Amino acid sequence: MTMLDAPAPVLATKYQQSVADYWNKEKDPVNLRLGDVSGTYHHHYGIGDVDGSVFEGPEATRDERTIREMHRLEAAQADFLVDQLGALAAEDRILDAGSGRGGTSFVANLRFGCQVDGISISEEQVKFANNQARERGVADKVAFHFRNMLDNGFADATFRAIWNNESTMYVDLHKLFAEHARVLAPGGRYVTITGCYNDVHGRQPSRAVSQIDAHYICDIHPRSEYFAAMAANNLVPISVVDLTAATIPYWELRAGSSVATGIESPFLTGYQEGSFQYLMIAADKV
Ligand code: GPP
Ligand code: MG
Repeated sequence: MTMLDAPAPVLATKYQQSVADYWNKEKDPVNLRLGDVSGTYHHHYGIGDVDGSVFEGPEATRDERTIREMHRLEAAQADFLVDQLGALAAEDRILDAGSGRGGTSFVANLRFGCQVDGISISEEQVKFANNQARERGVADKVAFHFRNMLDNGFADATFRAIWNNESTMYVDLHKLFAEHARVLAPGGRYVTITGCYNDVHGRQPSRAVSQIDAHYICDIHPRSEYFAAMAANNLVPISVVDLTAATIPYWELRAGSSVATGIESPFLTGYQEGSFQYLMIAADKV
């Protein structure tokens, strides 16, 4: 094999290597204890009102009730994302870009019965999620790959739907949507849930947004960038939902929980001051 034939490395930059290092090491109770509740491990936040019964009942079991409730709100977020994928048939193929420990992929497979591919630049996450697929008995239908979402390796027009559940802030949106548009079938659906900063307050991110970037080693985009990059890549938005108000109760609950990580205050400040927004965008490939 000559140098020209060598496949591109999955981790193409020092930045991508440092993001992979973060997720390869990550074993935070805020994700693992919540995942243990049902066996579905999510890497995104929650939406919906907190059930007040969490604060009633014996003090000794309050922590456990809080963990279960945070997990319920994260599951509601995944259900809401999957609701936006449109009517899919069991023979359709779908792609989870930035698939973490596999949570949203398993939710989508249960909903539609179709073949799901998940991709991540963390080999540990890929291993964890493939183990989950085997334990759940769906390894023939749900498979995770160590691949880069900017160069995903799938053939053109492979997928009926693609989503990013809180993973677009690690990549250039123009490159990402060009690659998504390549592997989406005509008329295919793209969905993202993301945190973005609010252009209305200026062209630079606020302090709260900068603190979130530093915490996760990410680069949160302005809201405008999503629509510019979609328009440039034949992705036509069909639905946009501002989920900011719906996610604040999750962050308030998390801030007072035993699994708080310290990033709760920047999220709450950003959302409450309006500099940061939690958004769902669905688009069709034309
Ligand atoms: C949540 O993952 C998502 C990210 C880290 C990407 C950043 C998201 C934004 C909306 C800015 P997680 O569930 O692993 O995070 P945590 O460990 O804090 O729960
Ligand atoms: Mg989490």
